[in-house]
Amino acid sequence: MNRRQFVASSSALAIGSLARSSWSRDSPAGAQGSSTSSGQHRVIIDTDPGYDDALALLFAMSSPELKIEAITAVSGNLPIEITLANSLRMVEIAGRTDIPVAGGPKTPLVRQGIFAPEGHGDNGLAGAEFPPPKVKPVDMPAAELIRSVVRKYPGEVTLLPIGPHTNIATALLADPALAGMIRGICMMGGSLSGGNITPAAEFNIYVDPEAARIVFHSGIPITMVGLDVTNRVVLTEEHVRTLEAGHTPVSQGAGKIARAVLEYWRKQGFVSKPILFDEVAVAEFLDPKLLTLEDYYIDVETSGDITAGETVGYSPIHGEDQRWLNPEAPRTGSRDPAYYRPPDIRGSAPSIYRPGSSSFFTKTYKPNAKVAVDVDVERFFRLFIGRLSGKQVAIEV
Ligand SMILES: [Ca+2]
Repeated sequence: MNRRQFVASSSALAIGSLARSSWSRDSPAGAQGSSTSSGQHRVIIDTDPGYDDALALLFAMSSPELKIEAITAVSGNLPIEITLANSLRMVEIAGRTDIPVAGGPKTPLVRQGIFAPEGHGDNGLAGAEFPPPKVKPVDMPAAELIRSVVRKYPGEVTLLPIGPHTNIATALLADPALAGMIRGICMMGGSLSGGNITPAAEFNIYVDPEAARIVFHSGIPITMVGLDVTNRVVLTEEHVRTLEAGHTPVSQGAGKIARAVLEYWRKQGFVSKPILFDEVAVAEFLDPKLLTLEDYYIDVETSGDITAGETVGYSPIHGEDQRWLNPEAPRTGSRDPAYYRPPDIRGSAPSIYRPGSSSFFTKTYKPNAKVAVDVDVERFFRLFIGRLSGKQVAIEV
């Protein structure tokens, strides 16, 4: 598909999705309301392991709330051959070879692949060695597996994309009715406060901006867990020791990967300890109280040379007016800190309109995502490290 075909096909998809009315501001893609009679939530994890994907997969497979219907590998942190093999390794470590695993294409929709061995090592696991997987992927492309699972359980399946969106966009393009059958999407991806692969773009979106744009225009209820929160969730020596002290295969495997990446990032000279990106999206789906979410209209830059992959957000409550702590206070024109709240997440462009008062803004930029703007880091680690280290940790009320 070339750029022109992409524009045509994504426009058709957007028009198709307008007919749907399932999007509601009050229905985030979280795990409220189970989708199976056993109380579990049907999910598909789309992933590019990647040390953080690997730990996120082990975390998800250690979470009894999830009925993982499929794991689909995508090219991203490393080429598809490596991300697929690592996905298979994780289901073996977790003893979950019952979960079907499929691989996606070698390249994004219209661009060449971009990889991130500088953060993940050449094997995606920061050099932590595991045997070649014995279990095989299913004999169908990732996008086909996504379609077949969603069509088997219409309205029940939530997608957890923690890599680029190539597989999901491919499924939506092949089957435009699919969007109306997907319960929600809870993704790790994007940022409203600068990128990590370029100044503008977060890696997952940068790799395949055209695919991400299709996803954000799909009408599917989206929760976006981006760098705004994940950059605050970092792995420490204490976490690694707790994992290493666990006696289960998952704890030992997670400890080995965590130890390797802690050492790898130190050798790379990174100023931060390893960031846990994908784990936060999985945790958000499990624990609706973990993150603070705000409504945004999100679009993805697909044509800029230096801004490709940027997630551009418009918030109905973060307009210039809403930065004032007391909207009724007199406006002197100064930014008196007693009244003015400098946004730590970039607000929307100053406007002559009060947010919500202009039908132009409310119709043009109708929120299509709930974006994570704050995270309870300690609450996250109690769940994440607790479950990976083999403890029966319940979701805190
Ligand atoms: Ca990932």
